[in-house]
Amino acid sequence: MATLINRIALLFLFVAVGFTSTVHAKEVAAKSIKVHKPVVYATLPGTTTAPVYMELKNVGSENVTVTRVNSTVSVKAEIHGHIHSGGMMKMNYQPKLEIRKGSSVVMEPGGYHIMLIGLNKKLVAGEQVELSFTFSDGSSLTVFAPITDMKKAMQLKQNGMKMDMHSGH
Ligand SMILES: [Cu+2]
Repeated sequence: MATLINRIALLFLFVAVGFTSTVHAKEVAAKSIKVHKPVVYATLPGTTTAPVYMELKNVGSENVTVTRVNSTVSVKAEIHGHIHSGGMMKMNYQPKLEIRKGSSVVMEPGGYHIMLIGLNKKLVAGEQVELSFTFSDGSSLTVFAPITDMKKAMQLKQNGMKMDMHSGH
């Protein structure tokens, strides 16, 4: 019943939008992107690079492209992917990252990540790293990634998996 009412409401909304605006307003890319579970692990003294993980979900109606990432704790922040070549897994720099409408890019160990290069400070658990994403339309999004102790993060992940199994769906 609720879904039927939602559908009818949605239908009215489309009709109303159709009447009120003939020109489709351009969406702001940054507003289409929702960031889930950003995380960066604490570093040891002298470490100069650190990967940042998160999920970037595009909830908008257009594809969105990330063209630049900056961080306040490093000289550079690059988007990296992974390629397999000659039995070795290598990281490769991605000058752009497209997040297609309705889908997500998951950044996780062994896959996409944002590599902080030239860290200007030690990353201490409990603090956070400020990142800024720039999109092809010039809009930008600020993301705060909590700095987490790697061992604790792994434990949390395992506990989360156990809970998922108990939920039954
Ligand atoms: Cu990397």
